[in-house]
Amino acid sequence: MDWRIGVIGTGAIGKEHIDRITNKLSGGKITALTDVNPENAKSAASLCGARIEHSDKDVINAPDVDGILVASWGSAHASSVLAAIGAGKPVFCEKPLATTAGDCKKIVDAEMNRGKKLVQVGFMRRYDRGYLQVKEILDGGKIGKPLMLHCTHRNMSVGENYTTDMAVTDTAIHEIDCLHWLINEQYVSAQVLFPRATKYCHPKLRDPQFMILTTESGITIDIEVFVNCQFGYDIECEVCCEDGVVKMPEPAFPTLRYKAARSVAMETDWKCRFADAYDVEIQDWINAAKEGKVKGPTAWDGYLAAVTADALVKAQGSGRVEPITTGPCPDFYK
Ligand code: NAI
Ligand code: ISE
Repeated sequence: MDWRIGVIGTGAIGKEHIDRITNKLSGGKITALTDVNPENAKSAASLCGARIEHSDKDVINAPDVDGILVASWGSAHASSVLAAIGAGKPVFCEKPLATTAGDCKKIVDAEMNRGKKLVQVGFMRRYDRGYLQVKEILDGGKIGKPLMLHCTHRNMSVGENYTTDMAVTDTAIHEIDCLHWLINEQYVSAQVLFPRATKYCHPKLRDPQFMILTTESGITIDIEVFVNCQFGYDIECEVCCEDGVVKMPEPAFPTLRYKAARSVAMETDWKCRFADAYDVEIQDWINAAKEGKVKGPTAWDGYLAAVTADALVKAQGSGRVEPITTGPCPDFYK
């Protein structure tokens, strides 16, 4: 029997997930959904035939909903996730788990008090084939210990409502989660430099940004976040180790020879760039939930990311190197 899913937030990624659950993946079915924007709810309902509910709590408490998928704006995540934990239902929450470390901690505490893992956070890069290939090489140890990571996160453009801190909380949050998982180390400090601003950013946004994280053993990580780069969606990750360097593969496109030029296309947005990773991530969530388990990135991972994001946002303002203190991982999440 299909596992019955209720969706909260049916905008860009909400609709993407509804489409993949309805038309690509197996074992799940959307039975109810809600959105504060009725037009979005209506168009999402027409994709999957689900019932439209009035509020997130109505979705969460519906008897024909076994699990919840939260894809609303970040600021609305905490309240829906806490309500899902209260109802004892598994919940997949898009990143960020919550917009403050304090709210993430409330979710961690609620889940531990409930005594059962229920929360998976949408850090889908852990499911991406390229990152997994890099991780396998690093964990294999043949190129020695990591010393430096060079990463880029470039979006073609962003809207007027995208603010300087969102370069951390909305964009680099993916690297924040995925890089410490890649190298099995926690961060200890954060710094942000602002190069010359591009002419394409609106006056209130500082873009690009250069973020530097250091880890317990002194690995130095630089992340270029450039959200108005104009030319494509460009995610890179190179790890320089003692005995070699590993670079994440680029998505495959044919090389075109045409009019005295050689060119290779590239992705233009996250929907296509990480389509396979989202598929594996959501299928994994459904499969595990059907067995009564949650296997993916946890609420603790969401909390660690939020603490690091807080330090980077502080560093944006202070111009200094800011410490990152997370405390030990509770046994519940080990
Ligand atoms: P969006 O603005 O396209 O969609 C969000 C939807 O949530 C809107 O339809 C809005 O009306 C609805 N909404 C907001 N508050 C609500 C509430 N309290 N109850 C019900 N509906 C509510 O935004 P988008 O791009 O779909 O992002 C949604 C979330 O997914 C964000 O947290 C974002 O960071 C994350 N995201 C993750 C990506 C990834 O790569 N994993 C990619 C894009 C977004
Ligand atoms: C968006 O919310 C995402 O999560 C995308 O993966 C990221 O590339 C983009 O910068 C964010 O705005």
